[in-house]
Amino acid sequence: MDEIAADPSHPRYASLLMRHRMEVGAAKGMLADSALIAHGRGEAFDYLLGEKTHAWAERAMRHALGCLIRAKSPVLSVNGNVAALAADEMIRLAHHLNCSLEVNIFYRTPERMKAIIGHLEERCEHLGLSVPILGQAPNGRIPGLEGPRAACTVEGILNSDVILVPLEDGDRCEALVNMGKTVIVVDLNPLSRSAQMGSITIVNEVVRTLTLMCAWLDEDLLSLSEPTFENHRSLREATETIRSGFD
Ligand code: PTJ
Repeated sequence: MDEIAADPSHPRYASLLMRHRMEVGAAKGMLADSALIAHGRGEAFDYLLGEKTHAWAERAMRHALGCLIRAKSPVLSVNGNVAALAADEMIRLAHHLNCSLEVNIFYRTPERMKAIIGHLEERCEHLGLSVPILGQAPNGRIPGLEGPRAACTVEGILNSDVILVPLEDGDRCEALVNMGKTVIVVDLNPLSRSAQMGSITIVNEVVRTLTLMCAWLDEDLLSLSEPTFENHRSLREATETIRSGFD
């Protein structure tokens, strides 16, 4: 899956690898037309943040993982960009948390849904992991949203208490928060509506985030407790880092 022409010793290898994953995702029909614009915006913010996981992001990630582990009905939402970039990491996390993935896309078409679900199934088989993949047959609607972007499943998103929504649309994020859910956003732009709306916002690149979270799953649960976590403070630290530069 990750065979690219660039040498791993290239200084921009990680970034080239992510671009390659987006190209593969596009070729498979998984991506929205604007997916590469969204990716480019993410890359720009990642540059400004020094392409690393900051201490304030790590605290948000630990708090988020603790909430997911303690949740009654957690669910992980997958869109086109997330499927292209981080299918394996989302599958591993869902497997460890014993929860479902739900494909929930902003620009919904039957063709894209089929392509994303097919890709996730392929990666599950490759990893030898079995994870429920919801979303093909929506039987519920997110209150307060119009049109296809409200579609979801009752057993997944609708009944969840904690939901992970990487690269989410701001409106949908707000609608999920209004339903009383703990909404965990992953977004490199701390000023985006989703970042500002989320209950817990992780300002970090999605693959770095999920890889670290999977590595922490074996740790003592207590070490994932961040009782003093405050989202608005974490967001302020992220914007301060961008303004003042990083080490
Ligand atoms: O697959 P769909 O139809 O659900 O569409 C997905 C996209 C991402 C195209 C759609 O939700 C969209 O247009 O998103 P936005 O409004 O462009 O927001 C995407 C946000 O994700 C931006 O704030 C980016 O900075 C951020 N972002 C992009 N790539 C990454 C990222 N954040 C973390 N990791 C990334 N790799």
